[in-house]
Amino acid sequence: MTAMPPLHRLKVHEDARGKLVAIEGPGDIPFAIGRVYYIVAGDGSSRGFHAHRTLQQVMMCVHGSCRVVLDDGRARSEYSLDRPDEALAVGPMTWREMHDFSPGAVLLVLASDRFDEDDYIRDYDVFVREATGGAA
Ligand code: T46
Repeated sequence: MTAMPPLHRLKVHEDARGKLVAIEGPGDIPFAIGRVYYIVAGDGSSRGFHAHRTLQQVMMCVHGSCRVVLDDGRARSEYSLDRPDEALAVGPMTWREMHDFSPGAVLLVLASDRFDEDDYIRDYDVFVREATGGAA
């Protein structure tokens, strides 16, 4: 993924009618958008617990809030997504966990590619080995 702060603000077009946020890729995000999906919070469970080998993503909580943990195999960072104009970029080989969804929260995700289960690493030990070249 090209250089971009993991958490960045999107431009908001606001007037008396409300707010409109547009995202164009590549440009506003560092890849051409290959897929869009969204998660609607259910019973308060955590989600994620995997990494992608090649997929790039940008995610934003367009309604409500959640907490996202990102882990590169050596260090963890936490982000609170609680604004519809705040986007979190998640590059390849990054373990992600989503926790503490507020009731009915909607997490919108823009992805660089179509769904491919083979791109997932769902075992944390395998992820750390691959991410650190066996050094961790
Ligand atoms: C990610 C986080 C933020 C599909 O069939 N197509 C899709 O595009 C996606 C994303 C999922 N699925 C199927 C695969 C599973 O049978 O939907 C089911 C639930 O997926 P998963 O358990 O991977 O959902 P999360 O919320 O744990 O993770 C998802 C994305 O999979 C992942 O890429 O980064 O959201």
